[in-house]
Amino acid sequence: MSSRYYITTPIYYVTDAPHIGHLYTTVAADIMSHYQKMLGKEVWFLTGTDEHGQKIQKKAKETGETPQALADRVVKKYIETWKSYGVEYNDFIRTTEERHKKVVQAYIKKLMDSGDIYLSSYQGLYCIPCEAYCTETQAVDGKCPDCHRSVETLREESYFFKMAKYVQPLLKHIETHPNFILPESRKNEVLGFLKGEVRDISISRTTIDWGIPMPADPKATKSHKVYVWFDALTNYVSALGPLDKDEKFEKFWPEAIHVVGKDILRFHAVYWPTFLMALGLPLPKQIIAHGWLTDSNRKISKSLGNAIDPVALAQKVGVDGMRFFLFKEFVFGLDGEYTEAIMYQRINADLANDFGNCISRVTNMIPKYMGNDPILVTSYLNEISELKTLASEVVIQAHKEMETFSFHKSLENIWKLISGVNRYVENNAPWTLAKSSDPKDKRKLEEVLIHCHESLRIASLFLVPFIPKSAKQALSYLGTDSDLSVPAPLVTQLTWGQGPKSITVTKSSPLFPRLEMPKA
Ligand code: ME8
Repeated sequence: MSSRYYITTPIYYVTDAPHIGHLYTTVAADIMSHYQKMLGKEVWFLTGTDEHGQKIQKKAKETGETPQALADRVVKKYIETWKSYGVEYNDFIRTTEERHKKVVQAYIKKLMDSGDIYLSSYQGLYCIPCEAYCTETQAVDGKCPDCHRSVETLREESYFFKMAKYVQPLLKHIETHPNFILPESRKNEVLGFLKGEVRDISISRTTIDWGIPMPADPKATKSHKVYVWFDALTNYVSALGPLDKDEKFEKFWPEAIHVVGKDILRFHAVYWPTFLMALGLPLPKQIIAHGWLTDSNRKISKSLGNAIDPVALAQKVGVDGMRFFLFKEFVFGLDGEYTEAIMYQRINADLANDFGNCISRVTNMIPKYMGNDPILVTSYLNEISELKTLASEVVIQAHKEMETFSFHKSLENIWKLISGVNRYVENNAPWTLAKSSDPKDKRKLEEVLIHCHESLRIASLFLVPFIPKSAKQALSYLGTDSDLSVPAPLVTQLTWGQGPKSITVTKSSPLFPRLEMPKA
């Protein structure tokens, strides 16, 4: 297994501020990045913004700004939103940056020289919101097959990329790398597309000004700009350094994992790999496509006008409330219907009731029944209990689910442990044991409390990538947060008995106050 990990989000259009859908992808990548660091890996996490193309040009016209001014204004909202959600990326790339433009132009030039990009002309149906052509058969009733909005007829002199040439090599790659596209259902969509009629694609535009210029060419009669998807996809490599010779490229590119929404899977799983093959570069390791958050079964989106502001949501239910809700409630590969009622219910039930109450119960009972001095835990933890068995089982399972980005299943396992602690407390009634004068009962009381404590330590540690602030607070109440700042792998500490040997538990305040859903 490699000791490095490179994870990316899509680079988002700067037509408007981010919404809950963008948050979903970015936090998913952040959770994974955090988690991989806990496993001891050297992680590189990239996000950014897609700032060229017709969409941006059109929007800038509407707002009366230059495209650059629009990008400069909106990019701040992305950066602020990610900051407010505690997203810890290593790099943020903007496609208007020089470091990116240089790489795009060099790649286009390389493909023109090799003959994989050639000049011709094109007439076709074009979807502006998706920035993509489609065929007559795909455009049922003149609507885009992906977003179902009207397509327009465009005719232009164009450069083409020989995509058809790379279909067979790509099919072979997918066949020999079964985890290249996940989940399986999405992989089948890609295979279906590749087994159909795949044509060379138009790789330049003459109808826009706002884009990276194609290299000078005496054969061209018009001024061409690079197709925005070629421009955008290249960010994953251009951010690693100039012209794939950089040390960062060598280190991280072979480990690349692209997290994307299903709407842009084809660009990542077909276009991008064929571009890379033509460039003679290795393919990314994996492409993970998640489903959409929907509102009344319609995709939540800026252009459909049903976008929900993540910053406003965090003010209502907290950053960790949101981070948790998105990944406990929804199955990562599938669509999920977002409603405020479900959000409040989920946060109250799982965080305020189950986790929050459990932490509060245990951290109040320990000082009450065992005093405020440091407690040596090893001898208690060597004893057998149902919690000890349960903790080992759920941690193994929770790790396994993380391998395939099954966040909700991973969290379900951690919740089995938390519910197990609540049950264990009820069944063993520490308050009754505390009344007994029998020394055996005293030992049993302490053992019960320390086993609850150990289970919560493990659960909280596993939750750090998901709800960093609250999980760290929980660990601090449990008196076991001292090692969090140590850069060493935390994974060993997820094993029973591998936490600090001595603990000092402090009486806690509620981690998650119960939320009242505002009346409509
Ligand atoms: O497509 N549910 O940018 P974009 C879940 N610039 N995720 C959602 C979502 C929803 N309702 N809505 C958006 C672009 N997303 C291109 C990408 S990459 C080289 C170029 C997320 O601003 C999801 O990740 O339209 C989706 O793929 C992405 O935002 C689209 O963002």
